[in-house]
Amino acid sequence: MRSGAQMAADALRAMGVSLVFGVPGGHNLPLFAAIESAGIRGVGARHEQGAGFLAEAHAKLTGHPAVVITTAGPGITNTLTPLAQAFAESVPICILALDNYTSTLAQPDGRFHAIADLKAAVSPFAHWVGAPAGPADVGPLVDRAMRLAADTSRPTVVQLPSDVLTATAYTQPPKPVPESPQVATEQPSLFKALRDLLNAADRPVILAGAGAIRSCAGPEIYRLATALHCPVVTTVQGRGVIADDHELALGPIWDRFGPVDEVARESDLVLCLGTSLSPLATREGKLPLGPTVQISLDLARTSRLYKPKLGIPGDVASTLQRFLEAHGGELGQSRGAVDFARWAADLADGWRSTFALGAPAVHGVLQGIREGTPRDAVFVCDMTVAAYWAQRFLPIFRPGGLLSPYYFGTLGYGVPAAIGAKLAAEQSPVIALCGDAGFLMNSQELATANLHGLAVHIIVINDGAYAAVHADERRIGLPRLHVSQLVNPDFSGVARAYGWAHRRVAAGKVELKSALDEAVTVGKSSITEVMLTERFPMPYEISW
Ligand SMILES: Cc1ncc(C[n+]2csc(CCOP(=O)(O)OP(=O)(O)O)c2C)c(N)n1
Ligand SMILES: [Mg+2]
Repeated sequence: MRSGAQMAADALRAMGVSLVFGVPGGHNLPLFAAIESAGIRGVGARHEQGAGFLAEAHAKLTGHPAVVITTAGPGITNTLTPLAQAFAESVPICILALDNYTSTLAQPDGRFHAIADLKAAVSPFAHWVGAPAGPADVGPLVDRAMRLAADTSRPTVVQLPSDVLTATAYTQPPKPVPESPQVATEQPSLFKALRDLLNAADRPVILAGAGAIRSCAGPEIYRLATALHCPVVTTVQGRGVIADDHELALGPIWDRFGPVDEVARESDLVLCLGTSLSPLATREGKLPLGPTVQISLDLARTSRLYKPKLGIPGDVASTLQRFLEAHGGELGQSRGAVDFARWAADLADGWRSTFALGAPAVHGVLQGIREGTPRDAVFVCDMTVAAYWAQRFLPIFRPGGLLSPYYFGTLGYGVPAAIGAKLAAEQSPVIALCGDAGFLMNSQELATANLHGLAVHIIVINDGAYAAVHADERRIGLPRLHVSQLVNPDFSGVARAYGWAHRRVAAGKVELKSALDEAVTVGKSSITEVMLTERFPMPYEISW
């Protein structure tokens, strides 16, 4: 006989889960107890939004589903923002959401921690939501939720009435899951068609997105790009899949300010790898894309705006691996490949120069940040003006080297996501780029970093303002509103309160380089406060 909580823990252990995120509460304690007894570490955060973002960043870097355990009522409602973000950005997280006793769920009114319909509350943000009919269902449901999250790269939720966790049932121990659950398609005809399309193309280009990062497809993309001598563009979410200083890397020019239309018009085959060709990335489908090959876990979603010439369902890394094994030796460079790659690289360089000339102050800050940090650093963007530039222009040299709330646009992401990233990449420095408002929105998680002994580095751009909001006010002709005033605390005092190092610097290349160099070398958690005397422009404010 095993309790529902033990069965959930067994299922997680069989999936290879080593840590779970959450905030404890009366309802979820039996689950945390069973999980910790199973040798899985419970990573506590100070707010469920923080726990959710720790998990989201952890999953982005590892590519494996991260687990969040919420207590009933406010536990799950506090988690809706990271859940919605994970849904918007195709990140595999799995939430085990406690709820009240089964017998009370139909009449929640007036009961402690009750919400009328948990399933309805999470459904808009989840690929799948399950609920057990009894304790014997818990293990299979947790197992299913984890597999679906892995196979779709989207969040899943299991609603767990608390009586189901403590009740017991007879059960079979779950079977361990094989290493790679995402099986690439085996259809040889699709691979032959891909080979023929690639060999027939004169000016192919690779567009890699988040799915390429999540499946760790960097080595296969290098091989393919080199065999074809084909330039590689990434979306913001796909940054670092190949290093930005590789001769074939164009960076994230697939951006509304980038020279993407020229490249799209000139190319005769776009190989879309793990990107959903979203309305945001394609300007609602106005991007002039010619024929595409699309490789993605979710082709139905990917091909909504652009019907592919060839669609191959599957995880990018294993699909490319099998394709290259079968046909890698039959691929060759086209006659136009070298000229096309050079032409596209010049365009991308021109785009970067426009940035350097149009926004010199923020360019200097990004240069300082990059020069003060090693190649394997992971950067986490909050919603601050400097980060909008970093998403596009901070050179990134490793897969998952830049995490950002690019689609959902969540202020307050930077601090908790940096801590989750550090748990996934303990050997690498992790640096969050926050504004003064975004930093304070989740700064309570500095205590989480301390609790788990994790050193992270936070850059706080102190402009004393919601700069992006003021830009919007100017753009639409509003005065500065009362609601958009900001009064900051003394950030050196905040750092001191948590025992973190604090440096206050001017917004210059040399200052950032030396502050970060020192912070990373010392290795203690730090806040680098960057004092702005002049606001940074928004990307739409310079002429491209
Ligand atoms: C959860 C959430 N609330 C509000 C916003 C709207 N918003 C976007 S940017 C921004 C200003 C952020 O200020 P700060 O962090 O200081 O960065 P700055 O714009 O000054 O560089 C706000 C309020 C948002 N994106 N997300
Ligand atoms: Mg600000």
